[in-house]
Amino acid sequence: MAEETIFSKIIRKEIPADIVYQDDLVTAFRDISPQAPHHLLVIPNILIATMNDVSEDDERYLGRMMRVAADLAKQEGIAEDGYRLIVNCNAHGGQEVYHIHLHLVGGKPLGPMLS
Ligand code: IU
Repeated sequence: MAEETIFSKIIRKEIPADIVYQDDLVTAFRDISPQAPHHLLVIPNILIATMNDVSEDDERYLGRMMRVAADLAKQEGIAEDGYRLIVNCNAHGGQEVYHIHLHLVGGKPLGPMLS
């Protein structure tokens, strides 16, 4: 069983975060260390540590994460120019927080994907 991270506390509002959206399946908040003018994280409300741990039962969470990210891109005003959605997995992927999260980044040209 994976250990809870700070993201579980953010979901339960036990610690402050700039939450921009929450429903029964997902929570979205502004990244504390933005890498672009717009940088949001969309996370499932249940603990799934990495992409390696995603099960068929989790598909509704991942589907909602993607749809909410697309809605938030529109809300942030970056949809037309474009944006990037990223999920990092484990050490080589650069994952730091072991509660899966979809990065929504945009607001400037992002350049090549791998750098
Ligand atoms: P990564 O994909 O696990 O590397 O990304 C973790 C992100 O979580 C990173 O961009 C952090 O700035 C962000 N973050 C946050 O927004 N709030 C927090 O309390 C913590 C990390 I810890």
